[in-house]
Amino acid sequence: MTEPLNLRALELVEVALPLVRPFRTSFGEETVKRAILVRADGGDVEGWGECAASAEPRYSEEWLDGVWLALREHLGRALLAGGAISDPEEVGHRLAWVRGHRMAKAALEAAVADAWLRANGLNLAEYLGAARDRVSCGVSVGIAATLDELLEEVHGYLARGYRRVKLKIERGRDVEVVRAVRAALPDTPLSVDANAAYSPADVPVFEALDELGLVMIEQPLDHEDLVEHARLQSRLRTSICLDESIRSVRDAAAAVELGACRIINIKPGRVGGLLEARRIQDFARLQGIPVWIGGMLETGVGRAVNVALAALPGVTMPGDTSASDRYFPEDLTAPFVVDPDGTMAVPSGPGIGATPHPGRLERCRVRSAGVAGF
Ligand code: OSB
Ligand code: MG
Repeated sequence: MTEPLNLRALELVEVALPLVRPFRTSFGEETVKRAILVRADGGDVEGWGECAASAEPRYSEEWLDGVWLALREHLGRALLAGGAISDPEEVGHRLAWVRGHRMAKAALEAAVADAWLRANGLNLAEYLGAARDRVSCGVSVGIAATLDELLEEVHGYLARGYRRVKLKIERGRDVEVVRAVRAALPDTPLSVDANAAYSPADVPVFEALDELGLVMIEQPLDHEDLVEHARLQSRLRTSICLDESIRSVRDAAAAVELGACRIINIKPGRVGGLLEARRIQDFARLQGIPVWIGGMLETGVGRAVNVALAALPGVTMPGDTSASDRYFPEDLTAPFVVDPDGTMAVPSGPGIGATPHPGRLERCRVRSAGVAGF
């Protein structure tokens, strides 16, 4: 039997952490990681969750200031209104009346799950049904100014053991760059991520990439266009992996049925929470669809959840779960480390197995606010 969580209050904390190097995608460049953290106050225990939303609504329609309001005005209050929380599943039920706002919901669910698990002396990965205590790590590499810089960065990651390298591409910086990296690294598992930057008229770009032995091509087309992804997939040998297009297990089922992808990138924020993420993993396992856990440049708070999900049995490919030092000079939590064999330990402590260091949290804090119940 598990104890319910007596959720007393919620606190929102916005943090800003400098990145070790700018992260450039087809959306633009980030030099600082801004994130909203949620602290769930359960009296004797507290829990932390991180919201994946970025400063601007480019990757998703959610963005940081919008999330702040959604949490304060609707989601936080709705969660607090229902009394003690019997288990993490209940968060989704209480918030179901709010349409969308998946990243905001996911942050609340993670904070509550962390507090509830701690109150019950349980660990997240175990609670979810983890199949392993170490996970396989890949790395997502931003668009670089020159090929030499890109190759130097990639070589650095390979020397640290990363098992798969994902190159961000955009129009005009695609086939030539990837061909050159492939020539330099004939045996490295390589993939590309277009972040929805292309249109069906760009088939020749993908036909050229199809010759380069990539593990996958991630989100080539518009996030709302499963049919065009299916058409493109039918013309390529390389597997398409969907990221932005998959917001729920329903989307995953539709994409698979249409043949819009052969691989799925699961991010708990994008799909509305870690439990929906697990449902997608369950679905994929039953269907024999390979999946992996993506990332949103999370601090250790969000990374802990990603790494726990990566330990689930249906997750069969290395994820974008890289080490803390790939992102930040100093993480908010104890650092996540990738061993020379390209694996990372799954946190095994109570809750998500990570907590923000109070001093670092204070140094990174931009603003905070409480959420009162109804
Ligand atoms: O498309 O996977 C993506 C980061 C921010 C937004 C979208 C994406 C990414 C990454 C980085 O690729 C993954 C990571 O290292 O966290
Ligand atoms: Mg992606």
